[in-house]
Amino acid sequence: MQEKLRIAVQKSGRLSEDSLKLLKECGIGVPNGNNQLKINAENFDAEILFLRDDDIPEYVQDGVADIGFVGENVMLEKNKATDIVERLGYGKCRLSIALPKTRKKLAIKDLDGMKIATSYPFILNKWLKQNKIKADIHVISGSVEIAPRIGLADAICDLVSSGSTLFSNELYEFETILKSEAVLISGKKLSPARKQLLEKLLFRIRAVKKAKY
Ligand code: PRT
Ligand code: ZN
Repeated sequence: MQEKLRIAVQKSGRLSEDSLKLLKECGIGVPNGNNQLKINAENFDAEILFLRDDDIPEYVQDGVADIGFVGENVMLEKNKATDIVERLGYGKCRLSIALPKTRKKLAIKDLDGMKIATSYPFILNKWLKQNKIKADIHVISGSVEIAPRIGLADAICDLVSSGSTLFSNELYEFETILKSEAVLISGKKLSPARKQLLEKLLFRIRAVKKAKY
């Protein structure tokens, strides 16, 4: 039986539409699956797996999926054994430390001793270490932007795109610690047949990108 390339895509979220659109532009049809977890692609030996973005790096590492479309921020935070095989140019955002508007004119060193709320403890911890700052990381999974107002933290570290969420919570962007975009990640142990399918897909993705820019 012909092996299929198992492609993980975010089930429903900010990257879903653009990822499926890119596959379509590569000539790979994804039929409407009525909420199925797994579906056969059209015109390409591939299977599409619809997953939560947080699960994609681990599934790709473990070989449940061969490749996955995911935010670089998630890929780096999960720190699994996967490689970036292509940067995709959509889903752009930045991971930034933000402070209440009342605390202007601080230097990076002033973060020392602060309590910082985030859903990205791994990336933040690495950045704090690199900058020799000793701060307390408080992990929360959602609505990070309200933490300073309710007295849970002095600062936050969260994703920003337009900046309007920070603005409406009376916070300002103090320091960007990561610039992120959607990336295609691959596991390290693809069979030769699947590697060949990935090469074919990458060739098409690069052609689509070239036509756009
Ligand atoms: O359900 P699932 O777990 O799969 O999805 P999710 O809710 O965890 O993720 P989702 O769909 O919100 O985001 C998926 C990916 O999109 C992220 O991992 C990023 O790589 C990328 N992305 C791009 C963003 C944003 N822009 C973004 N603005 N992800 C989140 N945001 C949030 C941010 O957290 C903040 O709450 O939007 C708010 C800020 O937006 P602005 O425009 O007000 O600054
Ligand atoms: Zn998620």
